[in-house]
Amino acid sequence: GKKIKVGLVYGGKSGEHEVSLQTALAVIKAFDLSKYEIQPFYITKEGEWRTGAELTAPVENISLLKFEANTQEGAVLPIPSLFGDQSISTDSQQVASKVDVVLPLLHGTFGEDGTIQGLFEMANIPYVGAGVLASAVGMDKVTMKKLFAHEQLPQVVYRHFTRRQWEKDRPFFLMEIEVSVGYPCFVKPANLGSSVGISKARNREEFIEAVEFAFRYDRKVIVEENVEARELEVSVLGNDDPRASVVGEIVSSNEFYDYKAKYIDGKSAMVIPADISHETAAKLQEMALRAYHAIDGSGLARMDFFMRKSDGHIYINEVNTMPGFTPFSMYPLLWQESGLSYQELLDQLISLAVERHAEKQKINYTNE
Ligand code: G1L
Repeated sequence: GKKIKVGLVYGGKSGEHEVSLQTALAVIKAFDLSKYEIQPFYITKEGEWRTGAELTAPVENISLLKFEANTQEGAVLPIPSLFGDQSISTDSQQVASKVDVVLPLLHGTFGEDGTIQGLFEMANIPYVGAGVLASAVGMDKVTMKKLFAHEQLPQVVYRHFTRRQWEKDRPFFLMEIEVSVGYPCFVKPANLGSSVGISKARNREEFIEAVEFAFRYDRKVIVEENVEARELEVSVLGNDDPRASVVGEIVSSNEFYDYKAKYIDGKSAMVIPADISHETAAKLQEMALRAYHAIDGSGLARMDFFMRKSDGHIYINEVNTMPGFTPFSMYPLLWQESGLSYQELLDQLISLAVERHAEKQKINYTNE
């Protein structure tokens, strides 16, 4: 039959530019090229969109995915006045409209916060992963926590404030934090574009410094209680009837010698499946699906939990709608252990994108 044409969008203006390229390489290698055609879209660090020739074979290295401007391989896509400077242009829309589905591999303020998803919505192209709302919620820790709370999902104690509120009433927030959260605590920008801007504060002096630091990355700051806990994660896959994977655990380097860790990634190791009771695993899976529902997830998300060491109490930490996605990342490894290969995972994600788009076409937006 006819091949499915996948537009692969990668690179981008964020600090994860190289991670995105590495992921694109792995994805290209895994796609069954007898079923799919891949049209690459490279976004430079400056935010310029460049496309190259369709990929008919896996590429050797990432430099081949970084097209030079204005060569035959690196046609620069012009920018339409309607969309502004991050977008697919009128001309490229002709390129893009030839793709059946888009797979965005982007992180940060332009890519996983719902902006690029909005662009695909407007262009009416099916895309892999979370929609506009879930992507945006996944980037904003404060909004995420409010939605989790609405589902009665247990969370660590936290407080949040804007730069304006902090400047206006610093003594109030200091008191509030010291009474409700206590030290040590974690201070983070609410916007989870990357892991920058996060610090641990052990006293008032460190706390003030941590707040100023976090405000360099966002106008909203969140302060979280420190809990001595194990870190457990669950992969979720699906649209209206999502499934939860087996549970995995992240173990830091100073602890992993007493684990039979199969997967080691830099300074941490992954234990899959996690060494927890059947009851705990079932509870985490149920909570993962409830959290997915809470954020209106679709496609995929990785759900991160804490399990308090003192008594086994479980808290939800956060949802990640664009988790690490090489074959050695937690999200795909959890599915691997649940019986779904990396290649099958890609197949399912593509189908889910197409299904969701078809479902949306049934909705009458015009009110006529
Ligand atoms: F498209 C998917 F499948 F939804 C998807 C997209 C992006 C899954 C995972 C990711 N992850 C990334 O793009 C990244 C973590 C490598 C950031 Cl660059």
